[in-house]
Amino acid sequence: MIQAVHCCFGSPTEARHSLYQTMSSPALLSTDQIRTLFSRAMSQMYREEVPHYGALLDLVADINALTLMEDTHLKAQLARNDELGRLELERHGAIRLGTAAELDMMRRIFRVMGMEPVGYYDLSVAGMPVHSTAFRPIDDAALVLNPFRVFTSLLRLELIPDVALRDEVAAILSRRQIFSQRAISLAERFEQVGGLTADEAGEFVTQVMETFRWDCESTVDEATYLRLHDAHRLIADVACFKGPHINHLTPRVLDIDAAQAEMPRRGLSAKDAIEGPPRRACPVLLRQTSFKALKERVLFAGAGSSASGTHTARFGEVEQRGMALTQKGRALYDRLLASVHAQETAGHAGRSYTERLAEAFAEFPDDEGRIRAQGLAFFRYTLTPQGRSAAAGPALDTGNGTVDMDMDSLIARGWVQTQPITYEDFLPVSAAGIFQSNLGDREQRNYMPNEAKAAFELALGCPVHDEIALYERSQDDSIARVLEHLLKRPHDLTHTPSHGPVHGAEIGGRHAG
Ligand code: OOG
Ligand code: NI
Repeated sequence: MIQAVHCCFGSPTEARHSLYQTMSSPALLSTDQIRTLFSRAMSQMYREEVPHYGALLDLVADINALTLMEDTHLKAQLARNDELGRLELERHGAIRLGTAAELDMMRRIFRVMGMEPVGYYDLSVAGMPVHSTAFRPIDDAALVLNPFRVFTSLLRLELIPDVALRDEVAAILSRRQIFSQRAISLAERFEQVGGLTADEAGEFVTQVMETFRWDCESTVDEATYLRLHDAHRLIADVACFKGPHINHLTPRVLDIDAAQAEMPRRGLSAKDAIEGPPRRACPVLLRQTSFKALKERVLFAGAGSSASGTHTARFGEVEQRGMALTQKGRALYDRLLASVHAQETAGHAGRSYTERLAEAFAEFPDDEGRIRAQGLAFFRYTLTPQGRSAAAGPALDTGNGTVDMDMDSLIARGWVQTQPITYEDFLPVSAAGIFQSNLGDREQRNYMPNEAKAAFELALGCPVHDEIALYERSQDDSIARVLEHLLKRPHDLTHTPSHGPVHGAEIGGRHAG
């Protein structure tokens, strides 16, 4: 049932497994290792180029240390989820691409780093002529090592109403090559050999960094820039430069309200409200806030080439992550958030956005037991020490119903415990808010909701993973492992209906759905 979409072109040849290869050629790095080399290099580059980013990292480190000291429950939860180690590395960035060919090549580049496209985001609802996916690792083990993500948008020329301008943008974009020849050949080498050596990986990282780097030399003259900018700032940002400069790099903070309060004290002027759900005892999904980082100087092309101007390409952002919601939980979240946004247009008698948000979310249960009982979020099931001793004994006899293998019964027995699964993705409405606050409030355009997932996947060269299916798979795998230990036989839930009886034992417990 829950099968990951395996991204195109089959898996890389497993040449590394031949004995001859292992003995005669240098060892290959794992995709996880290459991802971490890259994310560290990106962070270093961004720190050098955007001074506020360094200030933000310091602030986040301080708040995380303090939060872990004060909130022992959170610390234990992160430890059980293996998330303490990854915190120091955890970042997401964002880029905006111009053409299908750029997106397709970018997918191959990210694949070298073990990152796959997850989810489809239609940002036309926010007046942005782009649609997007998030490249990230998808396996639990890879996420634990380093969940580096890049939110990747593709310009939608068909949403530019002016046909002449549309053609002009297409022509400008057709003239650029955002990847170096060496980056492309190293990606090809990865596809042929199944990995890169340390030397190749180092070179790959250096080459790919160039694609993400800000370059102040515009590829167009000032008049063209201004024309594109007038049509939409995003169009100018995508089309007037040599490549898709990374526009922010976001660390994960454990208490975003503390971060929001501390930012102005450190010279970072955060936007007014935190995007996403309100502060809760059990955080859900994603909360984010951003600040304007830099006004860049731009050198325009053209006669004399002395013209210069400014462009705001890069901003700063910080985020707090909570639990991944099921479809049911997400529907409830969307409904509550929409009700608050609907109030924006109606009068609201002096109450702040934060107050109205908290009020609306009173309807969303805020303890793990109720959230799980109502099937609103995904959980990972593991054996308690007591459960492990039971598993160390003889195989349990479930045939005559002596031990109920239902997850709820095992929890009641004290053998099984649960951990919420962390949300690893993005929120289109928040993304829209982030986009808008950085583009300036007067930039609102009203496109009709205009999903074009099939066209996006065609450009990408493969389908995107369904994020809900990925969370469900993690949950199911954890249940299968619990049962395997207790029953001492393999349970692959991906091949059994998750609600059906297995060998006389009912599995699944409160299943999200
Ligand atoms: C991407 C904005 C989306 C987020 O955190 O939701 C994003 C962009 O501005 O290109 O990064
Ligand atoms: Ni972001």
